[in-house]
Amino acid sequence: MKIVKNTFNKIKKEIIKRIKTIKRDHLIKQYFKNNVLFLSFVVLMVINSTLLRFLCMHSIDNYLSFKAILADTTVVVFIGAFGYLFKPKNRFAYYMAFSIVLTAICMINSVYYTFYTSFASISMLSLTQYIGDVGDAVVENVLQLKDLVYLIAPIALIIVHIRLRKKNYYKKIEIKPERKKMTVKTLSAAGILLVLFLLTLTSLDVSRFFKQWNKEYIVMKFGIYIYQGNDVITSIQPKINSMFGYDKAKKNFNDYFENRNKYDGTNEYTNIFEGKNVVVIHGESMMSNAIGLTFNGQEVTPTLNKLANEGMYFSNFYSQVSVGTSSDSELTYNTSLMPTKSGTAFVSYSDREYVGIPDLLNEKGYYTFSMHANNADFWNRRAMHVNMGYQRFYAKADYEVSKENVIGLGLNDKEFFKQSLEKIEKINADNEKWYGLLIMLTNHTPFSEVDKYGEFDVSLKETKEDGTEVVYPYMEGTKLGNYFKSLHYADAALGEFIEGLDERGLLENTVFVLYGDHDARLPRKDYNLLYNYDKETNSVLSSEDPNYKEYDYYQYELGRKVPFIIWTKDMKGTELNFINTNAMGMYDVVPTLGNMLGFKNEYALGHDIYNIKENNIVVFPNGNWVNNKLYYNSQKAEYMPLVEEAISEEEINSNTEYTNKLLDVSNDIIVFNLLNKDKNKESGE
Ligand code: GP9
Ligand code: MN
Repeated sequence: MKIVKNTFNKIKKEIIKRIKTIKRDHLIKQYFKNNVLFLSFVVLMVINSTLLRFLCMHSIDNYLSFKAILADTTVVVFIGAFGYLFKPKNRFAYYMAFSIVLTAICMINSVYYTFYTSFASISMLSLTQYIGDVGDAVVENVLQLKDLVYLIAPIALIIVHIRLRKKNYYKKIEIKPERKKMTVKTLSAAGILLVLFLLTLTSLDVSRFFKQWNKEYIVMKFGIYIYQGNDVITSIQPKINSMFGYDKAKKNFNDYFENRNKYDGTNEYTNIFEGKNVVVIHGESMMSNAIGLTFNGQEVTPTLNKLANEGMYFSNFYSQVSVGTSSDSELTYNTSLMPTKSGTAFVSYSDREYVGIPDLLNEKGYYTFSMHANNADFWNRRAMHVNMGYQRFYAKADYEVSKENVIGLGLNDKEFFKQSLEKIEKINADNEKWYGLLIMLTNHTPFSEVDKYGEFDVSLKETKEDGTEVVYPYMEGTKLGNYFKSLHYADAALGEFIEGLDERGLLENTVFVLYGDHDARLPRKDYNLLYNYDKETNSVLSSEDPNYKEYDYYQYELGRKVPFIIWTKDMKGTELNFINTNAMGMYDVVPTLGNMLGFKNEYALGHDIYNIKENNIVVFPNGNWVNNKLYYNSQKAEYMPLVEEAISEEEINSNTEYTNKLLDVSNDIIVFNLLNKDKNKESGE
């Protein structure tokens, strides 16, 4: 009896299960049947965006990026949800309108990518004055088949619509007017997709999304639709920021430049390099603490050491970057302005007027150019370099880049310099005097491609009395250790470049300038190990040890110094060959170098170090400042003295006030476009 009962129960369960599945299958079928138009819209638009990644970025993980597909689907489902608010017969118009917009996004980006290996930005619309050939480029390219393929999606949608209409489909589904309910349900589905998408994101994804300049990366992780939406918002934000407060900003600006102590005037270095050619090296992540450093008798940076020993070396020099890192240092180096308080000047404010070193040298008859073998749109350099006055920006497309000669972000420095030399030789032949900025790339975080940097030991080797060698790991395997290996490579590349210039006779009439763009953002604990190594335990000395010197917050901040060197071939042993130890910031380069080369930027925020000397203050974007006497931490309102003498509170307060004012004026100059001559004319000045 029991057996019969059990069997009966089993059969009953099975039947219920089957009915449920049939019902579910039926429901799914029903759903598909009733929502053909919405589903077609979603599928077609996701195919389009996937196609864009495929045709642009080519690699499998790019176009089949799970994150991007999920992101695109979320956006399209979200847009599609509102289609349900319309009566079925009107829905097609809604989906068609959006499919045209989304298809246009794909097409425009497809055309743009062909030319610039990057994705389009609406902020570029206001930049057409700088990139005159965009228009021609688009016209010439418009008929490429791959740019038209996206049109298949809206055409397919039209076909779907015609077929549905023939089948009287819209009338059939009209019977169930549950429009609001469907909208809410579909929006909820979009919400679930969004949560799933957000869960897949890493902190790197999020930070890159907000910085917005690494466009390929954002499209790869967030899809083209979110990229474009974010682009619209970040492009509009600066406009909103500048809508209110112009008059106040202009008044503060006038007061500032009228009342400040300019430390103007000539000095013994005025015009010493007038008319000479200039090569400027932007040394990626080059830091001063490596200068003179050796491991087992081997110099980490023999080339930098040579330049520092033979030229004018500013050993107390700071970069003043904010989130715009490389681009911020290029901004401050070229214009003597500070990075903006929000966004980055290069990306968010590229349509403002800037007075760059090349602008001023162009007026003096120089041919000016910049070179960087990375994608021209990185940090929006394509627009900003032209804006700052560079007559030609040589970027990735001007270099031969192959798999073999890439390290890290792109073309390795040795190859970059080699190929640049050929270009400079030609420039030199064609121009009476020239000025060129070369931006290095290989020595870039995370310094992990150690096998490509060549041999450089960062261990500690000791020879014992019996002649045997003991090797202690020391910095091997640490990030700082890998940084030294990478820097050693970059330094060697620089050495080859200088040799190459010399061989071509290009050093005879040339001033060689080098700045480190910012510190390498290395862990404090690695410095603690570098300066407190205990070989017995292969770790940091105990803090009780009399030789232990903790590398604290202030040591770390002071250790972020970068080299600034002015060198010529014949400087060694002359009165120009010395070390200047006054605190100096990137914003002091324009006035200092300008005095030597014979140009002047009236709105430079820094000073000629040979006029301001020991009175100089270096301000940082976070409100910290440093001078010869102390390092001030604005977050904690405390400081670390650098000299024995007593420092009055009054002096500290006045320097802090100076810092805040300078940061405000700098930000206003950029946000309110205060250097724009046309705007000033309009307001009657
Ligand atoms: C990008 C390179 C590095 O082209 O200059 O930029 P960073 O990450 O240092 O700002
Ligand atoms: Mn950099």
